[in-house]
Amino acid sequence: FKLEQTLKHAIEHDEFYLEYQPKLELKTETIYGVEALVRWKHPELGIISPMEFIPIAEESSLIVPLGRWIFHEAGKQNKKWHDAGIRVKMAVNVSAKQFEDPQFVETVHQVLTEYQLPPRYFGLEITESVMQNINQSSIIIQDLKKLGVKISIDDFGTGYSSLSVLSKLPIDYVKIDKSFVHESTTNPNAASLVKTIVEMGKNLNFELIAEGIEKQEQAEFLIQNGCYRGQGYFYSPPLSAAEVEKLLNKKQKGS
Ligand code: G
Ligand code: G
Ligand code: NA
Ligand code: MN
Repeated sequence: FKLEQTLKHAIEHDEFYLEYQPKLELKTETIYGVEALVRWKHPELGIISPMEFIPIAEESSLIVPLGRWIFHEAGKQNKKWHDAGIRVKMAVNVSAKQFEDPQFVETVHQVLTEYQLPPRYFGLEITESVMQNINQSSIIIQDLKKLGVKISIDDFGTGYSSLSVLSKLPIDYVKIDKSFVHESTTNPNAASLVKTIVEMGKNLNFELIAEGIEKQEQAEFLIQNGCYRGQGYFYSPPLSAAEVEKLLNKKQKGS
């Protein structure tokens, strides 16, 4: 089958849904936010991984309408939580074509107004590779910052332009790539790298989030070295909204 055709059909037939991976304060293991991750449930093929369909959606530009749907869905869910008294930060991934869409900033603005979200509770996760053209990216990022949303650099350390991106853009958070986190307790080079990124964060005034934490000792290493936020299978995989809500309620009741 042609995945592109199928993808188009899927957008029109509501076959997508979002999961949310909890982000925690590592010392207290308190959930303060979630990362929205899109899933595709095809009626016959079953669940298709975003690793398969996001690149195709990118190539065909279908990521633009799909991305809009993702932003609206994440915004709607966050409003539900806020209305229920659950204050949790929502972060959404942004790919290159979405970022380059001339209407992108307007889409983010629409989501904030339509769901009456406090913008500091809404964040965008953008990889370095998305921001190839630093001057153009800088303008878009500044416009997004004017809306009050938070900007994270995703998969930090895997791109080529790391340092220049960090010094030239008004970034709020840097997400340490999971490959470094995984090796941080076994490979001294990965450990040094993590320490260097944390040190840079202190100097350049951005906060750090570690991704892909799978083991207690990785969390301990991160805390010892000044990275106090993270996510990963050690704490929780991506979950449905209902499952996240259960976790949040459990925490609040202190059990
Ligand atoms: O959640 P999972 O590990 O299966 O995601 C695989 C890849 O797909 C990751 O690189 C992730 O960033 C990307 N991805 C997941 N959800 C979204 C989304 O909503 N938008 C974009 N642009 N990429 C996503
Ligand atoms: O590219 P991005 O960082 O957005 O990718 C996020 C993806 O990483 C999510 O799709 C999620 O399924 C996956 N992920 C989340 N936690 C872990 C983890 O602890 N280990 C690994 N290997 N992947 C994870
Ligand atoms: Na991400
Ligand atoms: Mn990432």
